[in-house]
Amino acid sequence: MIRLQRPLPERYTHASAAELAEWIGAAKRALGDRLLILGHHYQRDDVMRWADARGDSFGLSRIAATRRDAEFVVFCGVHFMAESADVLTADEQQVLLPDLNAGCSMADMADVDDVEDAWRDLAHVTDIARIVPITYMNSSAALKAFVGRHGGAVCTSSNARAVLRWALGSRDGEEPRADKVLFVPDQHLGRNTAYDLGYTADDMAVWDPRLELGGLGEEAVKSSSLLLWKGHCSVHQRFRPAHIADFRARHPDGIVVVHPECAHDVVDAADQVGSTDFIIRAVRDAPPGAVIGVGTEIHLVKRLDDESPDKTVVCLDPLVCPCSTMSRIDPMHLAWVLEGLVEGEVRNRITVDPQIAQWARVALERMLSIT
Ligand code: CIZ
Repeated sequence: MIRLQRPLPERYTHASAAELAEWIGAAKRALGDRLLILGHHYQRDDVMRWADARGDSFGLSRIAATRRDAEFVVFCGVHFMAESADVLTADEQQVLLPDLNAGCSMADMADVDDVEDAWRDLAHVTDIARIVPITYMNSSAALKAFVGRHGGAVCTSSNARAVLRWALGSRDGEEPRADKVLFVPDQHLGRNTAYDLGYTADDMAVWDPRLELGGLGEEAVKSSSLLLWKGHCSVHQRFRPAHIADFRARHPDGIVVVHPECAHDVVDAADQVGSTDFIIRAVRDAPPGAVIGVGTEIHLVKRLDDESPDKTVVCLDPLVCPCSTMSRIDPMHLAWVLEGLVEGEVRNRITVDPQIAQWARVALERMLSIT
C-alpha cells in the first residue's frame, strides 16, 4: 500500500534533537488538554517520552475514546492503529498520524480486495454461510468492515482464543457458529491459537492469496477448520528456535517469553506465550534476579530492561529487530504535526469512511461482546 508522506520543511529536518524537544514541549503546553499523544509499546524512546498514554493498539484506541475532551489524538503508532482510533473516537475528535508512511507490513499483506476475491472463490467450493471471517486487530479498517459485514469479528493477540472458540465452538460441547474460519492476516497467531485449542495440523491450511483457490485443492478447503491467510509480522517471524537454544545455553535458569505472532516452533520452545500486555506482566511478575529472554519488538524489550532494574531482560534475537515502520514516527514528524496544530493546521489526519467505520465498529463490538 502506498501512502505518501510529503517531505518535511528544513526547519524540522535540519533541527537538532534539543530544538525538536523544545518545540514539542512548547506545543504540548500550548495545546494542553486539547491534545492527547498516544505511544504504542513498540515506539522509540525519543517519541515515547512525550506520550500521555502507552499501550497496545486496541488499548490506546479505547483510551482515546474515553478522553472526549481531547480534540486532537496524535497516534504514535502505525496506520491501522490510527484508523482504529478514528473508528472508536467521537466524530469531533481528530486522529493524526505524524508520518503517513508508518504502515504495518502485516496489515498490508491482506488487502481487502484480495480477501473479497478469496471469499468469492470459497463460495464456489464450499457453503460460505458456514465460514466466519476473523481479522486480527492488525488490519485495515476496510478489512475489519468486511469481517463485520460477513458476521465475523476482530481479535487481538490477547483474545484470539476466545474469538476462535466463539466461531468454531469449544471442543467441550459449546455450539459452533460455523464449520470454518478464514483467519486474516497473521497465519502464526491463527495457527498458535488453534493448536492451543486442540486443533492439529490436519485441521488447518494456509491460504496463499497469490495462488488460485489459495493454492489449495477443493478437498483441503472443505476439510480444514481453519484457513490461515499467508501473512506474517516481519519482526516476530525473525525469531527462531535456535535463538531460544542459545539463550538457554547461556542462562539455564532463564525464562523465555514470546509473542504469538512468532512461528509455532518458536512458541513451542518458549516457557510463556502471550500478547504485548502479557509480556509486560510476565516481566513484572518474574522474581528479582530473573533473566528473561523475550521474543518481541526491540524497543519494548529495551524499555522493559531499563524499567526493571532488579531483572535482566534481553531480546532473543541478537541482531536486534525493530519495527521499522513504527520507527518512522520520529521527533521531526511529531514536532511538525504538533506545531501545525498550534498554528491551526491539522496535518496528516486519518479518517475512515463513515460506512466502513460503521461496519468496522460492528466487528470490534462483536469482539468486545465475546471477550
Ligand atoms: O495490537 C498490538 O498493539 C500489537 C501489535 C501486539 C499486541 O500483542 O498487543
